[in-house]
Amino acid sequence: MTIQEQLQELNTVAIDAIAKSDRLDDLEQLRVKYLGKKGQVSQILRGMGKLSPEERPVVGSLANVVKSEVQASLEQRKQVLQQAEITAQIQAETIDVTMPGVNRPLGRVHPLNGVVDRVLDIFVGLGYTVATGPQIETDYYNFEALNTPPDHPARDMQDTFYLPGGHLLRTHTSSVQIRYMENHEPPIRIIAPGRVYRRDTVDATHSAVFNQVEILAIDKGLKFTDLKGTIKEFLQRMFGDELPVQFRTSYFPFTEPSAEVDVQWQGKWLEVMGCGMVDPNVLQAVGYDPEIYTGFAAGFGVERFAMVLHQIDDIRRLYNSDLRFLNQF
Ligand code: 2U9
Repeated sequence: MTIQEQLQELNTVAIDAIAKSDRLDDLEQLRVKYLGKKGQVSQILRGMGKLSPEERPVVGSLANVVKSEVQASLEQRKQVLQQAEITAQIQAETIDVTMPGVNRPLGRVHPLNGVVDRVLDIFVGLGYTVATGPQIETDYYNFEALNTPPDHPARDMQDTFYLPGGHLLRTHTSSVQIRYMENHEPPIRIIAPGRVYRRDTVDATHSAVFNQVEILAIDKGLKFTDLKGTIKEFLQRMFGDELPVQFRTSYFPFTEPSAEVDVQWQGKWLEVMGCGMVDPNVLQAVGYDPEIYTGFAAGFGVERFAMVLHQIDDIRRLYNSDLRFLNQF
């Protein structure tokens, strides 16, 4: 084959290969193969030495034509492949706005926490501070400081879970209030929400673990009417403005006098909380002078409140995490 024939054949083969290549990488390899320094065009042109002086310019110009045709065909193919790449990328990144979204259901507040939140809001609005403390307590903070010595009959009222080493699971959050009073001078107004434990047999209205909220106010000159006014205001904010409220005399070791509070709700009188004036012995135990300071306190079970408010028939529904129940709130 003459050099001219070789160049013409190369031209045909190269242009055909370029047209068939469908990747930019392959295209670059073809450029190196045909037009590179050690490429096929250069190799063919090495044979020019054997040509006559007349033939050389003819072959030279043919070589230039082949080079520029191959080069042009490379450029053209490159543009086609680049455009295809961009089109493919745009298609891959397209968001189909008509596709249905991923459903992420919103969580919601558990009815027990909902009641606690509302109660805290009301008392914080009345100037009370939230106080918390340990669930594992000593006999002193749970009983002794609350005017409930070891032989006191009130200890039977709320059977206690005793732990090794003289500890116990608190039976009420009053222990939190004792700890707070030890560290703060009066006047104080605090609200203590938290989990408490009693050795009760579990049934529709009892649980061995439940949640309580207790309030405590200590100041100069606080009287039973202050207690009544506070409780009434609180209950009406929880249940509604016209709510009938009644106080019945009762007994707690840590308050004197003591009362239970009933509300008329959906045609029935229901007991919802206990309260009283803080017993002077309790004030004395934390170093407050009962001749100068008086106080009132109240407590209630959050579960009972939630059950009355939402007409829940069984306390255990509040612990089962059954979504058919929880989704109603
Ligand atoms: C201090 C002094 C006195 C808190 C009080 C009650 C009355 C009461 C019960 C209601 C239902 C507990 O959840 S329940 O079983 N509580 O009736 N609690 S007075 O008295 C205090 C608290 C702290 C220092």
